[in-house]
Amino acid sequence: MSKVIISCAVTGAIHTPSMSPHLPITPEDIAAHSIAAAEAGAAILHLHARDPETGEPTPDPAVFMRFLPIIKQNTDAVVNITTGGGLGMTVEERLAAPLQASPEMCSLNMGSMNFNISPAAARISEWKHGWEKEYLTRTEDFIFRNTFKDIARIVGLMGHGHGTRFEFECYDIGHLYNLAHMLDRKVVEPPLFVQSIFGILGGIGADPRNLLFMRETADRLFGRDYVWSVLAAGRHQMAFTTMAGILGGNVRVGLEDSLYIGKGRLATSNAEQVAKIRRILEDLSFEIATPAEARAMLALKG
Ligand code: KMH
Ligand code: ZN
Repeated sequence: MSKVIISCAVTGAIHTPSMSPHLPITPEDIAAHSIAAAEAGAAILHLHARDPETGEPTPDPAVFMRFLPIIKQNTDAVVNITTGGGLGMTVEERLAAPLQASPEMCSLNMGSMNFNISPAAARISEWKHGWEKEYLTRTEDFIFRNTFKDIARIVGLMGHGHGTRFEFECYDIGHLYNLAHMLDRKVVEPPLFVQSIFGILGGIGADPRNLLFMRETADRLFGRDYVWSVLAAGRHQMAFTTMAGILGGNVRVGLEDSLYIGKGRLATSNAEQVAKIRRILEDLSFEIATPAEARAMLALKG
């Protein structure tokens, strides 16, 4: 039985500082959270940057360069830089930091999708003026753009250009087929690291039957050519990652995906979530992969 890779997505671009005082914002915070997450058992660190003043996501490579060397010096973990960036960023902006840092791994989002930001959506019961009016005024609508050409461009620049390998972000079954299409045309090479994502509005819902269907579909499309990982948004995080482990998969946790450690309890750090999923998996007799083992499983450049 192969070991389980734990990825930790440290801060992301969706949650806001007002949602949790524990969300890392400054380069120093992002470095400290990353190091602690690696010490707790994360083999891969999935990283975004934020403007230290406002907390907003930033694509500025100079900000990434304030924490990447600290993480490199203090951990052996695989650095995985987002190419999804933040909503509203252009593909050029999203590529700036990965192109400069030339990481072992970066994310690659496998399709365009609707994305909606609504701090108020979590409290729909408080809406007073009817669904439509509140929805139109309180939420912000985005298209998260990842066309076939965008995907091919990122593969060309980062994969072929830098030897970077990918965390293929699949928010729906169709995204697996997009990836299979690229594998078929030899645009990408195995072993594929397929990150199945559940519970993001605009993508597939967090229903365990969808998890099984994703797994079966990936098996059918990729056979032995892939390494499967799962993340789920919000309260589904720990249940879905546990199910993934049981099904022979790998897991991603972190404050990018959920701010909580339990019902109504904010996680105080990324490391707390890493330690929790590690404990659950080890209690179930799974072994956790080291960064070196993750590198070997994913054929990373090291
Ligand atoms: N926000 C996650 C659901 C990226 O950074 O490229 C997916 C993600 C995308 O991590
Ligand atoms: Zn991300």
